[in-house]
Amino acid sequence: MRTQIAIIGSGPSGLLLGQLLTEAGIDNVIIDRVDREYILGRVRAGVLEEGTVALMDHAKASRRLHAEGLPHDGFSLAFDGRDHRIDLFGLTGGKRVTVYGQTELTRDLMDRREAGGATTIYDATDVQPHDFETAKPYITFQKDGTAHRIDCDFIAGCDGFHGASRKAVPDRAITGYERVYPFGWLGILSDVAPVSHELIYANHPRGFALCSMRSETRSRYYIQCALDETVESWTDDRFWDELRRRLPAHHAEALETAPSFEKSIAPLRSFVAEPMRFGRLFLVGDAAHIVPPTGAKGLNLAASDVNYLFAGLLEHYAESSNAGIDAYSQRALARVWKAVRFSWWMTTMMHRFPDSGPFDQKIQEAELDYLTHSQAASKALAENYVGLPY
Ligand code: RFL
Ligand code: PHB
Repeated sequence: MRTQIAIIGSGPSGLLLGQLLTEAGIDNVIIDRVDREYILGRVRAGVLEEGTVALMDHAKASRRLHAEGLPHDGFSLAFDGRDHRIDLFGLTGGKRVTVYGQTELTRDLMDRREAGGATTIYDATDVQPHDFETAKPYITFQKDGTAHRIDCDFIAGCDGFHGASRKAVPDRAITGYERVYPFGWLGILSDVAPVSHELIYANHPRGFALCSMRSETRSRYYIQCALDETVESWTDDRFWDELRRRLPAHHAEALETAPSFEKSIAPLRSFVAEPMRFGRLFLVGDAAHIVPPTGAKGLNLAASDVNYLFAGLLEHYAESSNAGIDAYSQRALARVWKAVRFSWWMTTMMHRFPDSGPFDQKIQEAELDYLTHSQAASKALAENYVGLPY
């Protein structure tokens, strides 16, 4: 088989890139090691920046997102028993975010891809990129016991943090920067009305909590937990009790509860691989970088990488210029590091660290006080939260 762009990974990065390429008339094939239903069963991000929504428009996959996504003009920072609203819209001169689950965005892109007839190969094993330092890269994989090969012009490694693309790069050619945090997030989904119309990020002596949502009738809640905890040890009752304890009293009293239908623990990590291009192989999204979810940046960063790579590939095919693909790594990384910094800062400000002492505690309190009382500081938070420009 031959294609112009071989895309490894059918998560948001691979699907969005594939759809933009298809719309531009550039042939592409997506290969994933799991199947469609497995991918749609993974519950992850929920907050989209305007840039991400614009890319979904460009991919012609945004009809449901505009109909069902919830526009949010602000969120709450809760600490000291009180809410402090961050007016995103006012502080950024009219920008907002959209709450729409990653699962739904992925489904929309998959549906659009299937309707357009582009090829996706699911359940492929041993997916491997080859010869990407030459002009003739290709990928190999196994499917139903048979070996396959796809020749291509370029390979997009959209296969997440544990994928094969980054691992195929020789150690001497890549540098990794990493911070692992000493806690995780325990998250649940439950069909109850959200406790508040806007997201609540709560800093509490018992640990961080986040109240988010997927719709007017479906809530997504998280609490900070220790890394050695298991989902089995958290009954629904225990989760609701703990969440209530970490929220200001008026929210705790208003919290509706029902059985959860998804419960999982995610570790928190910051990671960046440099560079993001190796000859004809490009790393995109989680394959190149991971951020802790506190700033809601993971999915949005994947989208901004796609934006730069798509522009570069379009330039290559339409204008016979390699300027865009040559600049990909540098352009993407400049934005990535700012989001890594923001996510690290939000995480540090909002969580209880097991090894922090009274001094760290006082600094955290001063930071929250400053942030919620200084227009300049609130503005910097809002500007980063809605997403820096591409
Ligand atoms: P994905 O979504 O991980 O998709 C990668 C795809 O590649 C496939 N794959 C392979 N295919 C072929 N061969 C291989 N060897 C392969 N290895 C992997 C996988 O099956 C998968 O389909 O990466 P992508 O597309 O770059 O998208 C990035 C986002 O998914 C990610 O940044 C966010 O979801 C991060 N993230 C969160 N971000 C937020 O903004 N808010 C959140 O609440 C939030 N929660 C999360 C998260 C990420 C998590 N992970 C990665 C464990 C919760 C979790 C649990
Ligand atoms: C979510 O809804 O899953 C969500 C929202 C905001 C975050 C992280 C996760 O910062």
